[in-house]
Amino acid sequence: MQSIDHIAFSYDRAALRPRILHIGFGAFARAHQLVYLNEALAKGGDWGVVACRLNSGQAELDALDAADHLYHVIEADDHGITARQIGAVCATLHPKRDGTDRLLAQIAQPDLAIISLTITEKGYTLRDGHLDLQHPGVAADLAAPEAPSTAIGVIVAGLAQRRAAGLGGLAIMSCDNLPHNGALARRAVMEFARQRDSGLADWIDSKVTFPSTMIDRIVPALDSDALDLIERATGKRDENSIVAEPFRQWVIEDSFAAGRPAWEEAGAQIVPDVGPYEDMKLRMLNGAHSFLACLGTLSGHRTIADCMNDAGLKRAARRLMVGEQAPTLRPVAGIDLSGYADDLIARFGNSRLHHQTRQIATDSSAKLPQRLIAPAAQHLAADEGCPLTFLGIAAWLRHVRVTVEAGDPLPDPLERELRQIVQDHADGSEFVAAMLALSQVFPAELANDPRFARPVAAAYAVLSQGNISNAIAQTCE
Ligand code: CS2
Repeated sequence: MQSIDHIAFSYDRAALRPRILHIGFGAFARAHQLVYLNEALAKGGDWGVVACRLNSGQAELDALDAADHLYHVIEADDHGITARQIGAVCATLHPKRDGTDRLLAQIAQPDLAIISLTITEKGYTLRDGHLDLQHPGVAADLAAPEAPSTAIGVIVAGLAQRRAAGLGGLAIMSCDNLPHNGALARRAVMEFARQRDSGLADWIDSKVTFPSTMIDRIVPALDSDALDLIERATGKRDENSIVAEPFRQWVIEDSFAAGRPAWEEAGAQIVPDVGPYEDMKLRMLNGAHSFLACLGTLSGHRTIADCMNDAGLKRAARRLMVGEQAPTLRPVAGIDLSGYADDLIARFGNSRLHHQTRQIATDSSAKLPQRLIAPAAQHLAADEGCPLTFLGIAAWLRHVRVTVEAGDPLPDPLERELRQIVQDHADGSEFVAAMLALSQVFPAELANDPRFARPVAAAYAVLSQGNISNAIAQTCE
């Protein structure tokens, strides 16, 4: 049996102060941002984290409290296993347990310097790049701004208290898989604040910074296999701990109004422009992930590692990355994209992770626009085809149809609309046309372009015949 390396945290926890509020403290934050912070703290600093969830997750935070906020990140692949103990969380907060007032007061604490976010794509409550005023949560928060429930409403209400207390600004750091995530976070916050009070909006504009980041580490949701490994590594079946791949990357724009931890001490890259890194990772890694998730579920593959054992799908994923995604990217200093693709294929093949295709297919309507649809638009603008990208998009449409018809759950911000489309439209070209008319997902110009609509409908027709390997092989010919 493989030996396991143990690394305990090595700093004085009593010296930590609550200086970072992390909203959306789930598996990814535990295994990514907290690992960087843990290592940076070993070199000094007082940056403690208040771990916050807004909706679900109260029981998880209670469990973390009961463990004195200590947990492990088990980094595992076919070469080795390392168990890292994390000590940087100093408190937890859930508005349903502790009251929204405490959360807002936390934002108005003089010590607080950073609000970091892993709230997923839909958490920004944007539509077409602007705050979605029709979103029920946004509308409710604008009607009662002192009792907000959305992340953006909470941030603005907290900043209003900060301003009223005569305090300085801070940084709001998005760690979600969105292009220009800092600019999008800023847009959502500013547009919300402007609706409330233009003086507050001006204050935020001059005092608060919104650094963009590129974050990367594959962290599947906890399952019983992961718990087995955690038990082997720590002696406890500890649901506070998490299993992740050994690889991690964090590229950060250095724009922090009230200072930041020395994350570079832990290997983070601090750069003036994160854009090229974000696009590369979002399209090559996340684009390939969504492609594999949709084609994988249709093929009956449970995990991404299973997809990598399917030679046709593996070849198609690499071809998508190198042949269709890489040509849409700006160069990134020091990175050879074909080597990057090879590394991704190796990471996807990690048999210690059971990263479920269904988990990645979650929220696809909010993921595909930046992962597959924007690259398709870029190819068409250059008058080029992109058959695998079209196939990936068609696979999502098929995944929706098959999932709804089977009566299975379809976790997605557009779930209601998607179910309605399946119900109202006969399978085939009528269904495809109705899906492409979803303006939240497909820009009208693209949906109406026969160079897009036709190949997507054709790929859908081939996938509907049920032989997914054939459809993939035909596209790769
Ligand atoms: C995945 C990401 O679930 C998904 O949508 O594509 O969580 C992916 O694993 C991470 O972005 C990797 O950094």
